[in-house]
Amino acid sequence: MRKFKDCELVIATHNQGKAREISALLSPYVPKFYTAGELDLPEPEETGASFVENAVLKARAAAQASGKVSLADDSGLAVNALGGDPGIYSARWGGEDKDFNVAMQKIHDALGDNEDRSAHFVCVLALAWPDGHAEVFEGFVHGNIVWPKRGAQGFGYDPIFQANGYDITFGEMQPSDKHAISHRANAFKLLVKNCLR
Ligand code: ITT
Repeated sequence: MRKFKDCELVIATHNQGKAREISALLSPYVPKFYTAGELDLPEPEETGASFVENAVLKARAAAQASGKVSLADDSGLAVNALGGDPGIYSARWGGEDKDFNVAMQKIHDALGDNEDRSAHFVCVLALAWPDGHAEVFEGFVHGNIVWPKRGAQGFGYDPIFQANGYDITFGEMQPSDKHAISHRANAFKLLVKNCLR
């Protein structure tokens, strides 16, 4: 597995919620990082058929455009009673305006009175070098969909997701508590172990 030995890195996301979380996770390990937004990098179309394909596609696009090692995150919420939807389409369920109140309402409506509320978040992190080499790590967190929405922390679907063993949603959790158990933190632990140490 290739190690990251540079002093700076690009966080290849245009999602501010993700950029905030990845920056917090990354700061003990990497002295300097930029986000794709700060560098005005183009947002590639997510044409992949899986989280892994999309994460690698985004990381490679940023590494090529910036000439720097780049870390991309492809993530989403998979609801069991909806056959794993919205899955890789989690961002797209928010529509053109990326309105997650709309996306959360869609999940609530689609679930109806289904008793199975189980769901999990998935996060695939891809670290890509300008020569195209990529390393990929995957993390999960399992829980349930709750309604009504609760909490204003986090981003995306956090107000309707309650991790197993907790009675508050990700939307009600302090960022440091979410970082202890989230899908992103679990993928990040593997990244640190294999590439950053
Ligand atoms: P980039 O591709 O620029 O990184 P994006 O928002 O388009 O941004 P994705 O295609 O990976 O990213 O979509 C993931 C969506 O899944 C994201 O927009 C959120 O709505 C949701 N999501 C991912 N992680 C989440 C988390 O920790 N909490 C809540 N929602 C999350």
